[in-house]
Amino acid sequence: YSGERKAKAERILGLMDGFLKNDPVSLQKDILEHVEYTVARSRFSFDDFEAYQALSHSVRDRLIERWHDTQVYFKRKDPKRLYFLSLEFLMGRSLSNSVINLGIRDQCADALSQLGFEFEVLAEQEGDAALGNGGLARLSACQMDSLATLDYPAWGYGLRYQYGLFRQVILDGFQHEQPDYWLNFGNPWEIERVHVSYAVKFYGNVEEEILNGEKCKVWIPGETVEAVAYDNPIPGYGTRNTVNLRLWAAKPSGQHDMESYNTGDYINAVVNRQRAETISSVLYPDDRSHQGKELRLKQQYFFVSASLQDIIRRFKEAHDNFDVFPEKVALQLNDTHPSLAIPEVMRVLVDEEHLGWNRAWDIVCKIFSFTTHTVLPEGLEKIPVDLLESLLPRHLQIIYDINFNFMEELKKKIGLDYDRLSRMSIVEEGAVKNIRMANLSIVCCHTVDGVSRVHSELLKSRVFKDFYELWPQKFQYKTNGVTQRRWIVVSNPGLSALISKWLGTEAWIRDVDLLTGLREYAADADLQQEWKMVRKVNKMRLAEYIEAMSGVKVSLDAMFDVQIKRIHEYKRQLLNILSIIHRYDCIKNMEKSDRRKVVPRVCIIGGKAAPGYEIAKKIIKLCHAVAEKINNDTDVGDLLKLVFIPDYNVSVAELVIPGADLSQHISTAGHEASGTGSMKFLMNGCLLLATADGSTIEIIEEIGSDNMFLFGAKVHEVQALREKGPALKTPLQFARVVKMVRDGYFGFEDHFKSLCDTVEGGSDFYLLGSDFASYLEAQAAADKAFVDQEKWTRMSILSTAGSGRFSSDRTMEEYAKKTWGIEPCKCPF
Ligand code: OAK
Repeated sequence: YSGERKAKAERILGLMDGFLKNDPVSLQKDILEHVEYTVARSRFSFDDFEAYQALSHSVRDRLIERWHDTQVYFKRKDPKRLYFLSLEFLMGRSLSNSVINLGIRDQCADALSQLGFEFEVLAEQEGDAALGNGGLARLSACQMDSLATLDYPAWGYGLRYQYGLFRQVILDGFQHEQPDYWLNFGNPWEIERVHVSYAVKFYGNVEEEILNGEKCKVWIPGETVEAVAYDNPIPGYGTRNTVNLRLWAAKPSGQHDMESYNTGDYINAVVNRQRAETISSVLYPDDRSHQGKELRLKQQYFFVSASLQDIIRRFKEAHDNFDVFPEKVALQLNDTHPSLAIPEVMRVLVDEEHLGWNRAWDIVCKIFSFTTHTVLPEGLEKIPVDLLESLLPRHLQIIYDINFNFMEELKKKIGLDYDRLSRMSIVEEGAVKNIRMANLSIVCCHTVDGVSRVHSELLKSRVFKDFYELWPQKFQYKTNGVTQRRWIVVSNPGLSALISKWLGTEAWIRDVDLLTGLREYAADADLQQEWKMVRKVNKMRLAEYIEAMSGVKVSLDAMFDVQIKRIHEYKRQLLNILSIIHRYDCIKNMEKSDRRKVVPRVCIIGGKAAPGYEIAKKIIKLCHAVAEKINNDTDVGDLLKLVFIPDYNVSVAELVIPGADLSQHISTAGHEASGTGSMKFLMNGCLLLATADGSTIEIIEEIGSDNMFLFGAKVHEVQALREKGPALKTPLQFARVVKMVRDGYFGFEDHFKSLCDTVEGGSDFYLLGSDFASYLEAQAAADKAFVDQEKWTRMSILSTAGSGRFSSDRTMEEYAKKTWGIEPCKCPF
């Protein structure tokens, strides 16, 4: 600033004593002030939760300062910005992550201890922000952390669900779902922006008008809902940059149902107003397949429309010519869920900005990129035309027009190959006519990214083969990554300190490739000793948690073997449980003297099943039934335990991953698009037992197949195996363990019948039977390696050392350079 503005700014800074200070005394003052004035408790008497609230508000104040500086700087520099559109963000807790990224973790701990509180205890008071289901949603959160850290001018946009992912409660071994009202005790990490709100329209009809002698379409909507912004500052690590995650909440519009008020139907008018809020009330808990639900479609359009109004408003503040839009805006579609953004941008540019179809289309083709996160056909979204026609009539017309032009262009290229034309059409004909959102996205985006190399190969050779042949240059991949800030520094402080000590620097927290420096010490006895100590402390913490959750006492000498992820048939938790039954059966049938050779195991399984996914729910019940039998068998004792960790979420993962010796990633090859859990375990020095699927294939390249336990059919073998049907070879042990379940050895035989049917009688789609023998071999190899603790520890160190490639920092840099065309924009002070 200069002149008058500068003087004013200086006066303000003087009045406020500059920026907030981060020494422990200043922090204590801030915390006490927030206890008294924000939390409204006496500063002379407050409990852990109130202390957590006051601390969070003190941290939030610091985030806001940086957020302002960053936004002002972005505005001044006006770089090309990335807008990341995602219907789901699985953020977890914010306190620890924020203080680490702000570099004030130790100061906060000091400040609190002088007030008689412990930082760790307060951090545990925070609930998870679970605005997402699984892989895709947690990936979005990791990517936001990396975008901020790497100083990219990025914004995230999503929905502020009032109820996040359901809480899983286990009663008698069965999953029950309870609502997650995560906002009950307030949320200090968001800033409500009552003045940032947009009207979002639905329903109605389309009319034609003549404007300046030209025909144009006008959408006359039937319902209006207000979208109100809630900003969530996302701080980068080692930088002042703090980017924004803007989530929209639905509120009744001022205009809403004025008619009813005027006609005196006051009660109905109020009820209708409340109906508006349902749009952002609840996250759909199925992580794939929700075809044909009106509310889901409303959610998608609601957040897309509000975000685009916001983005276009920001653009228009600085520019008056839409031709520069592609130089200033990159729009990333996180899967197809936000793909209504495509017809929405067309609608705004054609109907409201009157750019004409061709100019608008040219812009659309330059600004959108799309990442797909699945290979499963049920993951490909379809919207029934009837539904779209009633909810968004103008958008349907635009999609038809896009498709018409595309089909005409395609005919010129491939001729009248009607099969191929109909496969590639955005509109699926049939008893129910659908819009294929993936086809729409591929046609309109300049880049289509997969999330691992093998995923991209499958997209090109199978799922989107026709499109790949047409536009090979559109197809890319960026292997997923996770942030080492949350998955090592926050969740495993012991390991983090040890890594820094041996590398002689903390620079790996920003530059994760430095972890390779650990390789040279992998066999060093001192490092090995310290490494084992850190891991033991983490195992103790996990053992305490297991006992508190399930009442099962576990031995720290046992191998902690973990499989935590959403429950899906393709992820094969059933394979794991069947092998645990086999292990139990072997121990029971062993000579007592041979039992001394058995490597003790604690098998830990956790994950949620979609509420309507019956087979997945039966897998959870089977896990409990088997656990009941094994854990109460005194004959087996500490040789084998099985525990199901209820209500698996981000903070549970932060506790479990650092304490795991072995983790399982055992999807049928060709079904896990990438998998990011494996990367978190790898960073924490946990060994992997895995199939060659998704990102595991690339992990093997980094750490070598002799540092993990691989098994199972390869991607290219799966189809041929499936075709064998009932002739498929399965080992006798497999038939034996399935029979035990069928015959009611673990009770509930009627209940488990349909579960057994999914893997027997020629219908073993996910190939549990044919992979069983090699799975048992891999398990045996893991046992053998565990006995040699020196070898195991070396493998563990080499796993962490080889994990650098799986940082989301690398992924974001690749996207920035190859897909979005954005540059860092670092706030200078
Ligand atoms: C969710 C909804 C629809 C489609 C896919 C998903 C999803 O979560 N996919 C998962 O995304 C992760 C992040 O890319 C991948 O690591 C997982 O393999 C994939 O299943």
